[in-house]
Amino acid sequence: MSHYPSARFLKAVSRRHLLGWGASGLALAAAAVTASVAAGSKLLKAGIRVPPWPSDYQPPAQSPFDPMAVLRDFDYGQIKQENGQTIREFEVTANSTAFQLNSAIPFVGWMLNGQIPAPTLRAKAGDRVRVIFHNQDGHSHSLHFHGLHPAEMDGITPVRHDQTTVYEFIAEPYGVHPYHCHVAPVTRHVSKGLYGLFIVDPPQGRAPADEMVLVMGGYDINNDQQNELYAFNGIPNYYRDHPIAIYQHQRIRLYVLNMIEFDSAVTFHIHANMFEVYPTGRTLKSVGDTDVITMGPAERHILEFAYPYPGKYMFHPHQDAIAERGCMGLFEVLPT
Ligand SMILES: [Cu+2]
Repeated sequence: MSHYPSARFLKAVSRRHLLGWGASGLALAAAAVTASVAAGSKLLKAGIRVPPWPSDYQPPAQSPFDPMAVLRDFDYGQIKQENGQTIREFEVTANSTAFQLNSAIPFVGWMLNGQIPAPTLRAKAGDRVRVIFHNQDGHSHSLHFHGLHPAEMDGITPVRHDQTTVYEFIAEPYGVHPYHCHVAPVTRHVSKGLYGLFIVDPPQGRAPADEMVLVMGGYDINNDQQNELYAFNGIPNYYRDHPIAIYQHQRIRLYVLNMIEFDSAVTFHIHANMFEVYPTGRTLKSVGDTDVITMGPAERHILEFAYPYPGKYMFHPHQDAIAERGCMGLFEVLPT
């Protein structure tokens, strides 16, 4: 049985890319990728491979973050031992940063660690988690986690400029939870970018997969309480213009979160395939499969699938008006 990866180990494996759990006791995806996989792919545990980025890939020049890096970046924190207790410690800093939503539209994002969505924090159920929150932004902010914790750790008290607050609690229950600023007006603080995923892995782990996060957000550019643009992982249309390479037959695990303000619900759909659904990440077995799922605000799921045929396939909300305003991406399935 492989153990939960330490932060040090993960950082050594380049950009904290996935890892996850070993294969023992878990059925490997039917599709262990063979040696015919393109040279340069990253081999993860249990035979899971991640395709190399295209040799000509350039991160966005006018953004402090790269959605392609955010996609498979999991922050497992730093492991500390205190008084015989193990603590998984994270540091998160809020700040304002200007970036380009597209070549024509600049936007000042309110970011955690310089990215939208915020870093994906990841722990195992039962871990003691400590999140050190520095607010370097001019506005007051807070971090409110979904999941179980005492009232004083609920993150509804504003943290003023240049102040630091520590949130500490046991990571429970296992599942996929959002965390976000809870300072009023929350619509504004969230739609400016202060949200991310907090993944709590079940003790026994999940089957090996190529794991990635897709967080849906909206941008109210003119403060009219409506979204003019939308995005997966911060930058509108990024994965439309830079398709996500995945391998044929290999299990993909999406952690999908809807943090779109102002719209009452959004759907998520993938082309030419079905996905297994694990609602809120709160089940170890799929509750069924479909190819479109409806998500209210802050709703999130684990979705799993593998593509049987190579080619390019869209994913997007089936509210096409939202898809056409930036919430559009492509998987590029590479043959194995
Ligand atoms: Cu805020």
